[in-house]
Amino acid sequence: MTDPRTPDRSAAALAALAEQTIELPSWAFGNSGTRFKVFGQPGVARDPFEKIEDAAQVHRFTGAAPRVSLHVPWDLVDDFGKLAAHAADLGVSIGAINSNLFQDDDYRLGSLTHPDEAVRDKAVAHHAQCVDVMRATGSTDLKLWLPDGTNYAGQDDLRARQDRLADSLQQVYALLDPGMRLLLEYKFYEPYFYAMDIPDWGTSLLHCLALGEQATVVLDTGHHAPGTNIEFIVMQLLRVGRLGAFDFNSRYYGDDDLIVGSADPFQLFRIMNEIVAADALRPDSGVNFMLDQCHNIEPKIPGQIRSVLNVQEATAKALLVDRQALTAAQQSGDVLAAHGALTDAFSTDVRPLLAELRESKGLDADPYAAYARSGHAERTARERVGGTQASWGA
Ligand code: LRH
Ligand code: MN
Repeated sequence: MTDPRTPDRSAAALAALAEQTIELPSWAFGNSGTRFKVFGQPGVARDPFEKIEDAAQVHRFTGAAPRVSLHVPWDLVDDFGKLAAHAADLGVSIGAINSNLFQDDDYRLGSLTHPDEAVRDKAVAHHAQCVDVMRATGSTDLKLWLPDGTNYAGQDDLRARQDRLADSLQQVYALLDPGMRLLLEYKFYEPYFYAMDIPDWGTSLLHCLALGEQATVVLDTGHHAPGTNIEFIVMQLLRVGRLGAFDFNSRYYGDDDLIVGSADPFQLFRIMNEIVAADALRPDSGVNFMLDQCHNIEPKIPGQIRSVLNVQEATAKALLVDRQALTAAQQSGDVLAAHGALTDAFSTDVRPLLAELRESKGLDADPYAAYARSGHAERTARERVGGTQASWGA
């Protein structure tokens, strides 16, 4: 039941959507919250094995979430080979390995930027541990969000911190095996409030260019100043071949880590429009589409399913843009026709197309409702008693 008005675009969209994959964050299946409260929920995963079981539920119903990214040390286990085998048994694989430089007392004044070489060495050594986990799980992406920063002007020498950072990153980069990538994530504020040492895409890119081809930028959609034109950054990073990954989520004010597309679906569409325009949706484009979210008050598996559906919907709309009409209008300076080419696609109800995609994969047309009917939530709430629910452990 492809759209009779755009038979070719619908067919091409279906083909592209069939290959789209979204990587899920293990920490979305543990408890999370704000500095005020971390809420528990019945049946929440208690260890990395259960987190992967929950992530596999999202893939089972959406058919588009075959990888789970892990966070070290939150997901430390005795045998990562066993964890990877467990994932494979459930039809998923281990994705990016995230380092953690934001929960250690030694890193109060910095980690890879710290004035004390011993502290920097410790932070570099943590990445050697992460690379060992990558070797044990078959992961190829080392994801490094640098939480370092300062709170007061003059607290430290901004340039000296950059020089120390460059040296530390070189040491981390040298740990990578061929075929591995370093994904360098920026954030404009929090946990520090005067200056973050990698506050923006430009700073991350500068360090990546200095490191080498295996270093790329992570764009977390919650890590920009309000009003930032994020799709412009997407376009520019694609243009120089250094967009390694997204951390998708939504926000109203800060790094809210809400369900992607829930706050501003048109922004998510504009981002995916730049991806499609640059033909970067292909599995071999080198862009890892990941979620980075926390379901503080809502059920976690349905929250992740809703998130995958939101990315698929934004992608489907971007794939339905009449690019011939768009280019013609842009070339002829027809401002409203050009804008209209995007808003027409954005206003298209793509749910029938996505239902067709899922049925073509033998999946239920409505993954959200299908999961609710599965009884999995009730079963885990019944069975997962005792033990300690997983969380950020801050
Ligand atoms: C930092 C961040 C980073 C993860 C963390 C869970 O705000 O976006 O990507 O390590 O969230
Ligand atoms: Mn992130």
